[in-house]
Amino acid sequence: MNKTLLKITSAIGIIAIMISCSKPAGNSETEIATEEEETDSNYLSQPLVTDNFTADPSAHIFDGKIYIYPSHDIESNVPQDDLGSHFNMMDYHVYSMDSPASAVVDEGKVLGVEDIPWAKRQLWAPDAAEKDGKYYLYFPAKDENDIFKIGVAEGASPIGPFTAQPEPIKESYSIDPAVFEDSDGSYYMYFGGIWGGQLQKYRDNNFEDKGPAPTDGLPADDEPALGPIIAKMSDNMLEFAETPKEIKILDKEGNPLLNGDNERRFFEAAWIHKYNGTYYLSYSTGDTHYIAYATADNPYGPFTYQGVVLNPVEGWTNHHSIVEVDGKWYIYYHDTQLSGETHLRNIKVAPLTHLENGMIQTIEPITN
Ligand code: FUB
Repeated sequence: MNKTLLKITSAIGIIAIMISCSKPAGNSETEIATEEEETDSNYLSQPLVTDNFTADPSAHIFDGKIYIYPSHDIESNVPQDDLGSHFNMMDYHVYSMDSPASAVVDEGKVLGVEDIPWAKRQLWAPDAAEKDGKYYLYFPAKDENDIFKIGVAEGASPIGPFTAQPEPIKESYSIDPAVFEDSDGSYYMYFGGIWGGQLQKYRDNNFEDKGPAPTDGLPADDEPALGPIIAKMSDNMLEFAETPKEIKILDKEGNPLLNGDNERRFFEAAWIHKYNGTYYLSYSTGDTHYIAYATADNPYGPFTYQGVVLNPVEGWTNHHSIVEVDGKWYIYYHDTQLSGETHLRNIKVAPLTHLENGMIQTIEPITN
């Protein structure tokens, strides 16, 4: 649905006013929650989009407007497993908002798996970046060998259309790209995710498949956990300008977080923002469902674990982005309020507070 006003929302923790209650596309069997449930005041925020299932929202300000690049969840009846096979997404839509409390506009489908020569399936969490008036959509997808790679598609506007490069980004692997523009004009991609995201199949950028189970290839519980991967982007934004490096996340004593430290270690969904000169790396802890964060004085780290940005949401996955809008900070995230199904999510937005001591105030997505 292109340029359709989906709803006017009070999205910042107040009850939503629903204009559109149409059934999400590709979801013949899932019942949409009743209006009473949708406006349940136990939720901090209400769904921003109600006629598509949306997840993994990457929000940016481009040309003074908020653009959201989410996954487009669908029901494809692939059985649920620990590799995330049920997240079988086929395309991307872009959404825009004039402010975090304003109407959400569906700018339409901007890229489909059929438009990506190397991709076979599973278009997972995307991100976007702008440089010199051009826009870049970054996305993970499985190739013909069922290996996740990261692709890029170029467009002349934030809402596409985007044209995919014929091959994935060289030396890319795993999932969840997040592209950060630093204050000096450098761009960095952060990426990676364990279990279904396949990061555990790599060491020093080399593929070393240790088996099909989601935990095959992970370090032992008393060994350092795997960290997200960083690579500086080339001037043309289409390739890495350097060999990707693993980011270390340390505890306050300077020791690496261990693989068995499931409540704090990196799982997937890295995001970076900079506040008062400090780099904040936030990420999902996966099986413990937190959005945690760690800080550093440079984009490569090492980062020091600080705490929790967002407590577990309804649903298994937790994935977010953090964006500054007119001097205030917001978190875009998702839960499963509309469907109650792990793989059919809906995006939301809530305020985020940086405390005077540099910490982030933990957000509770469900009250009571
Ligand atoms: O949407 C598919 C996957 O679920 C994402 O790539 C992960 O971050 C998790 O949200």
